[in-house]
Amino acid sequence: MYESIISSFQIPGRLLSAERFGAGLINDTILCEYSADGEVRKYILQRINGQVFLHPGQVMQNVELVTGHIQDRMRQEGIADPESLTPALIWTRSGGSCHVDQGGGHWRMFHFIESGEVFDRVRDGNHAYEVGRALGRFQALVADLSPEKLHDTLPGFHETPRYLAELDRAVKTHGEHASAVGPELAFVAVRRSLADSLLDPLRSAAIPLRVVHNDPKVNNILISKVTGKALCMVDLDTVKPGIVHFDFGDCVRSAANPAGEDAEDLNSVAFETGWYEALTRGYLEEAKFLTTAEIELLPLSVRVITFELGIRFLCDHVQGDTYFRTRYPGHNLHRARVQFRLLEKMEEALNK
Ligand code: GN1
Ligand code: MG
Repeated sequence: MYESIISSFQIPGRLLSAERFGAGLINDTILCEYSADGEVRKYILQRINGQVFLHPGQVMQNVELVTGHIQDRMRQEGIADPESLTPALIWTRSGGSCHVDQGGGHWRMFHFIESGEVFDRVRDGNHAYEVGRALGRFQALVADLSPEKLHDTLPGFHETPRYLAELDRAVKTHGEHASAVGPELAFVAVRRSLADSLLDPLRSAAIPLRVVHNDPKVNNILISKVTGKALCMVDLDTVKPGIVHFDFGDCVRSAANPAGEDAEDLNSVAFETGWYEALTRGYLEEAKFLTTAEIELLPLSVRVITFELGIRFLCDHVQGDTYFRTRYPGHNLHRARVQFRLLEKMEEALNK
């Protein structure tokens, strides 16, 4: 069913297969296998979720800029084939970075990074350290890219107070779902002040706006199958101007909970301080550009993003599951409970 879309990209050889791939909650991802010169080559085809990203063309301009910039930086470092180590686009036959189908869907194709693998959960302290390094290296590679060059493709994406306001509205308009989530709403109510705690320093210019990833959870980080070391960050649609804190916090939130985002048993949710420390060490080794003010706010970011994502899942549940892909009714509520339990564990561990 994807043949006509796939054929609009400049790929040598014959298409062997096209199958759904990965665990992303937003875009559709398809792994394509080609046979060329007696070899099987893989590519990643993705349809940008047009309900989340209202201007997919701008998303692609950002992706072009960032992937091109990172590849240039890697070539300057002496790496001859950056496309085997970092996301690199395949151009369409008309020379563009995406194909627009008859329904207006935007599709793009990437080289598949054969030597890398992704994990939904961190395995050990060393993996956590490498996850931190991947994020620090990514941010360092784009640190010389001016944020004004990128479109704000998701306005307000990490404005935590906006999600609080959305939840308040959802509770009013969807009373039928809201009545069943009293304990979760009470949990949120006593933590509302967290929502502005990272935006205030940005507003007062105590911390700078930079080019950041915005969605660096564990399964958006490739680890080398050969060395076990960090390879790169993938899923670059959310890359846009922002602060480093939501990146760092999101990375820790997803990495330092061994039970994962979908933990079946809430009692298995934990905050592994050893993994948090290892991740922080790896991150700081690579993110040499950070100011002292930025470094001081890193521990706070861990709680803020966990709070934010919990609110987003809860709000989606109350609204009837319109945003995140779900597998069963109540999935988003369960996800929110996992994040809130994790936040409690963080509060205990960080004495907050
Ligand atoms: C979504 O697309 P994916 O699955 O990498 C979401 C993130 C959430 C994450 C939670 C654009 O990321 O913000 O943290 O799910 N991305 C978007 O798993 O909303
Ligand atoms: Mg992803």
